[in-house]
Amino acid sequence: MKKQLDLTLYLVLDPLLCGGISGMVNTTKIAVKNGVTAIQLRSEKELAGKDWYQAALALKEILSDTPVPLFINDHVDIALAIKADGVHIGQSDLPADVTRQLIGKDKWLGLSISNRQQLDTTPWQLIDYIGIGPIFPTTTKKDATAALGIEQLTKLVALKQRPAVAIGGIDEKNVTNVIQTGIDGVAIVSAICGKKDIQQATLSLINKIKQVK
Ligand code: TZP
Ligand code: MG
Repeated sequence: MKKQLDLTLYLVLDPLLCGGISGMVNTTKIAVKNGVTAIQLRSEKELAGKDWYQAALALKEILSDTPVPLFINDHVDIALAIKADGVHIGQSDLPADVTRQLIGKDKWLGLSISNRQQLDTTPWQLIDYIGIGPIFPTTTKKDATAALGIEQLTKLVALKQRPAVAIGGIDEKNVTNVIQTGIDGVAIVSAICGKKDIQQATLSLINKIKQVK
């Protein structure tokens, strides 16, 4: 059955920051218990093909009896192999129409947007949500473009035709400002992954989000 799409607190797992596959599994267990609503597996260069597969399989297993969907970044083959709930693509990945053709209509499809021009050319009918960012400077994504800031985010949120999640440099100090733009949720890497106390980090973010939403 297709899982719900709740973007409120979307955790993007980074194998380097989380401490490998076992770290990502452990982080996911705690984060999901404490309010994370979606999970994405993402890696820059750290995961080889078979490790992507093993990590995705382990995460799928943990999430199987929860309402929380698992998204795979870029790798349609791995998403199909493990029957993930969705795929997230960027502007330089497979085009949205090709991705949609491969994954079918029953999986969620997310697309990253970094500026107004990309938003204006978004194939809204093919996708289920967008990720907008980076909002603030971040060291997590090595090729991140310039930070948009809250003002630009507010403009993009007003123009979107699908639910959206903001990403990039979001933490417990600025999450309130981000949610106040009217966006559906936030995607977080380093403000949860690699934190000493994953439970406290997750609770602190979700509590701040719920005060606004
Ligand atoms: N896309 C835009 S910024 C970013 C991605 C994947 C990284 C976000 O990481 P962090 O640690 O939450 O700033
Ligand atoms: Mg990508």
